[in-house]
Amino acid sequence: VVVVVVVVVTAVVLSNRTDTFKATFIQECERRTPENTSTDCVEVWSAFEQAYVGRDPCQVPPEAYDHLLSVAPPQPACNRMLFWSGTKEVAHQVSEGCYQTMEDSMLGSVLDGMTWCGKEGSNETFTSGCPGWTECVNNPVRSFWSRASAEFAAVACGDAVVLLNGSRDTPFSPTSTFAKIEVQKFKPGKMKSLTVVLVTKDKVVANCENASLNKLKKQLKPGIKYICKEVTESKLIKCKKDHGKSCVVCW
Ligand code: AVW
Repeated sequence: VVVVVVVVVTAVVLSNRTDTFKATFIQECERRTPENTSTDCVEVWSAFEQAYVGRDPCQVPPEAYDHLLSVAPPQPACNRMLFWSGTKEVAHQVSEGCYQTMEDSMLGSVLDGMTWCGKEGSNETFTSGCPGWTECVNNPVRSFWSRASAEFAAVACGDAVVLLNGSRDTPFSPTSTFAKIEVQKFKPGKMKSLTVVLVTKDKVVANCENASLNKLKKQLKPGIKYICKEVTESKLIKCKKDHGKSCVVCW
């Protein structure tokens, strides 16, 4: 009897976990999708799940999410695209109500902060016991952000902005998603310019003359103008506070 109870309870807890994640995903998707669009959130969930369910969680490449991104592509907001690297918190404080970050896209907002993976021989979604970011490269979470970031960068249009960390030696880090994926995907003809906003906390370590920023400038395809501005984090936050959700430029 005890064994049966343990088995049943475990099964219920496990399936609840999948159900909770699925329910949250669909609920958030619906909340974020305007009613007049053709997006079917149950279909989006299937496309999402199909990327990793039943697979070894270290063998999910970014391409596994190709179908998901075609079902739910990020909607660009020209002249309002905001990229970030090493500045996640301040980037989202500043973007609120105006700029579009990856995490403001439907998929980005649904999956930000989440962990998920599948298992070989199972049709479940697990939300714990999944490989960490660096445990293996092709894990479901990391591959999703790689694939989604590539798409987000590819649709960027007009004048775009990236917030980089001026309190670091190398604000444009060659191992970051921004450097490895997004910069490579920017399209001249779509994107007119990239403004680097170098945000410094208490310590100013790098300025616009930084060697890594020179590399960034060189990596931009011809036709995309490069601009760099230096600003302190406190000034940025104060400016944002003073102007609320309006789209005033604080750099
Ligand atoms: P980031 P990115 N372990 O600030 O340019 C766990 O360097 O890469 O910015 N989590 C990690 C690790 C790690 N070793 N490395 C990165 N992360 C996660 C999408 C972690 O959640 C947007 F559009 C960290 O906060 C931006 O323009 C996040 O990845 C661009 O890509 C970002 O690391 C930001 O990626």
